[in-house]
Amino acid sequence: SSPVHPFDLLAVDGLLTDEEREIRRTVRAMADRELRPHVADWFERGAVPARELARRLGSVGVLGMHLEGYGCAGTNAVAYGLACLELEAVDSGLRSLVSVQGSLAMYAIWKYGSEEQKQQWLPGMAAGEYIGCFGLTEPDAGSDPGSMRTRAKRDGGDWVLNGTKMWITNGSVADVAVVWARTDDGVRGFLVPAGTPGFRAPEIKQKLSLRASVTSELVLEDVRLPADAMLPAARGLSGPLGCLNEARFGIVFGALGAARDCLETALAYAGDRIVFDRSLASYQLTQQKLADMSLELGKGMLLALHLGRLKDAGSLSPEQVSVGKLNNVREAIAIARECRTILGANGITLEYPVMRHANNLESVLTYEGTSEVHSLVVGKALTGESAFR
Ligand code: TGC
Ligand code: FAD
Repeated sequence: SSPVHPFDLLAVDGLLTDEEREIRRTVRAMADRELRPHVADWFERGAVPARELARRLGSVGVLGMHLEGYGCAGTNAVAYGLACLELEAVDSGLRSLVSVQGSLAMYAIWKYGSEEQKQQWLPGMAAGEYIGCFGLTEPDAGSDPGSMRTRAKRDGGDWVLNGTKMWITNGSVADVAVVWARTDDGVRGFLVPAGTPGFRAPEIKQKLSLRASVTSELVLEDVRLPADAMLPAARGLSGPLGCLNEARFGIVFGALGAARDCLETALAYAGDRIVFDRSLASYQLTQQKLADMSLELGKGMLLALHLGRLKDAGSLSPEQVSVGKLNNVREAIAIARECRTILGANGITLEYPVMRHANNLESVLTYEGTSEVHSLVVGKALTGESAFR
């Protein structure tokens, strides 16, 4: 038998601890048993049972799993990354649910919230009883969140919020929205409970990507909030951008899950499919595609694990996260598209996961900082020149 594993050519598994492998095994088993059988149907219908999913994901401990206290599992960053990878091997939409809940909404409260805010929201969010969303992007402010128009004004002791957020994952199903708004004191974060008068979250339909995920608009019309709705410790754009570092890190691992699932499918298909009297896998052109893809998957895993170890050592920089997100999402989408060619016409159906992953990765390439934004972050680190504006 071959001494190498096709999805772990470089034996990265051997660099993981027993605990990391055990967490990965648990998440993979649950995802394969309970999520994978349904995901093509959710994608086709453009509807997910988000509340049931959140409770189930909470029960296996993946919501806010890298945070300490308040009912969170307190694992290391690598274990969190591996959980993201296993969920995204099923569908990027499921990993999105977990990223937004744990790394954006919960992290914002955990990092910048008051003790009362943490006690009120975090245990229920870790359990999946409460769902959170994170509203930064606006219709006219995506890559440049500094140009946001959503405004929070003081009125006596209260805050009054007006504005619109766009493309917000989990928005329509969220119990609490973390909303970033401009104030006289710069950008600040606010906790907006669902049902607050003046607050609506209509769902965005007709998506061709991330269909197994809820995406919404957030509309705020004279939304009145008490003074203690503001996150006290977040000041300026570094508040929301600090949360993005966390979610982007999860994507560095996550995108490789989608790539692995595509490669696994294509390898099996190529072995079975007979073309011109021989298996598709026996042709040099196919083997070159498979070899190149497994090389990129292996290199991506080494990069992800390296960044995870830096994060656990407390020395990971935002620029290094940009390197990881830029590379691993770019390679994952290239792998998904190449695998689609191996499946021929079968590749365009939902019977196989490949085109679903490829379509999902179009969103992953865009959200959490587009590939262009991450190129410019790296460019600025190299040259000292900011080319954003
Ligand atoms: P700039 O002047 O460079 O910085 C403003 C302030 O922010 C600080 N900062 C950071 N802090 C922490 N982490 C980072 N990565 C940071 N980057 C910058 C910076 O030090 C400064 O702080 P201070 O205290 O001096 O004020 O900001 P800029 O306006 O030039 O913009 C920089 C840029 C373009 C890199 C940034 O705005 C950016 O990252 N844009 C992309 C926006 C983005 O990623 N949006 C994502 C929305 S959430 C989402 O997509 C969720 S999808 C999740 C899912 O479904 O899985
Ligand atoms: P734009 O910023 O308008 O960019 C358009 C194009 O211009 C891109 O190619 C971009 O890279 C390029 N560009 C921008 N600036 C430059 C420049 N300086 N130089 C060269 N090129 C440039 N946001 C949230 O806040 N919360 C969420 O939960 C969330 N979930 C999402 C879920 C999905 C499915 C999607 C698709 C998006 C989600 N987003 C969310 C929004 C996402 O973060 C934004 O779409 C992203 O930041 C890009 O913004 P934009 O779409 O407005 O594109």
